[in-house]
Amino acid sequence: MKSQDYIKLDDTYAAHTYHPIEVVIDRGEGVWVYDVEGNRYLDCLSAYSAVNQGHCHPRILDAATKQMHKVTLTSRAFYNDQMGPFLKQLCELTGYEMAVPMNTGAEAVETAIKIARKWGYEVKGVPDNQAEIIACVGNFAGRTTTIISFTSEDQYKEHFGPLTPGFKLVPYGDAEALAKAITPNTVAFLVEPIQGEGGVNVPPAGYLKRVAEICTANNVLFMADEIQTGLGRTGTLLCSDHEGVRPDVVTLGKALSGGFYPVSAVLADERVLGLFRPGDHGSTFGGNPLGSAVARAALDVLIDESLVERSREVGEYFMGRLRRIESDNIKEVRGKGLLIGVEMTNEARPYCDALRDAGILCKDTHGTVVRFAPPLVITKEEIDWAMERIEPILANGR
Ligand code: IF1
Repeated sequence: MKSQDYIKLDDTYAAHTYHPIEVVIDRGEGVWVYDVEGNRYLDCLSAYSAVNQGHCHPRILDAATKQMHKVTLTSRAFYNDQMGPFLKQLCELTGYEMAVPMNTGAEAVETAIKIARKWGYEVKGVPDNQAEIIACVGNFAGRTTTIISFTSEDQYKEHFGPLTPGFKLVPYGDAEALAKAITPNTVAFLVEPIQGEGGVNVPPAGYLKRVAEICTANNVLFMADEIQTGLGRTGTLLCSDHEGVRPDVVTLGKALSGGFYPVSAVLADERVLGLFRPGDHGSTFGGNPLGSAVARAALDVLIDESLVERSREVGEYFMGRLRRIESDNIKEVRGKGLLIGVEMTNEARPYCDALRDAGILCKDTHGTVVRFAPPLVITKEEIDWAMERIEPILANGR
């Protein structure tokens, strides 16, 4: 079958929840992916930052294969020999006391919402069912009906009501707006340290530090959604590290498994996650031995291959080259590490289609932003290869 045959199958049998760039991938290795005709592309999306370690990383593949021959799923009705070592490694790496292992990013965010409310009622003393959580305009935290209840994107919530109450929005990057929005019933503030889908929005310097101070002063949990920005993507282990802040709660996902398997987690100290009692929460696959073994290897690769440092170094190089493109088509180049957005003065999709034809896969976001987020294993030479193609297309549109 040819690419068009696969595309036709998708169009026939898959609900049309996406408008994909027309390329049919059948193999991936490192920063490169190949279509069914054998054409090679540089992946500048990394499956929305889930493949920070590069496609099919051999060390993670080996860990997955070995575990698959042993046991893949036990449920949490019993213990297994992989989850504990995984969570110990994750907590020691990030400096938190406890974790809740889940599967998708949305499940991690839902878990964070539940524990923030529980903390509000049982510790802060908020009257039952009155808990409020503040989020930011332009947020993206997943697709469940509770999470879309606080989206500012009409399409994400239209005709999916009734929505979950207990959320309010404040402008992103405006710490004083947060201070004004807090009430005695506010239990948490949920924020992405850089908004991904919102258009790679980088908040003003000092914003995270200021919101952390405001949350502490008002006895509100500061919750950072690092599902896209975490695990080295922005040049630090967690994006919050850029400002030296330590959120009370952190959600992780995507690259936590290097793209091999859905693994997500919520991190916090015992004073928060210690509130969960047996039966309060759970998940069939959460903390399963296969996902845990994969995540252990994914974290090993991140550290052993210094991918956080590489993201910062190569990201600065990439950003510098993008910023030197002289063209009226480009409004702004922004981001941190290897999470980069190039805001165009017009629609971004045509540039993405032209980049695909030149052998580079990226995705438009928020209409006018071309997002570049290659795997963190990318080299400066590969950036140079990419820039030979990116420059004429962004500068001249073709
Ligand atoms: C789609 C992008 C969107 C996330 C943050 C939680 C989740 C995500 C900061 C939920 C997921 C994915 C979902 C995918 C497109 C992609 C995405 F920003 F990464 F590009 F939409 F915003 N928090 N982001 O970015 O994690 O449940 O998907 O594992 O839904 O179209 P998930």
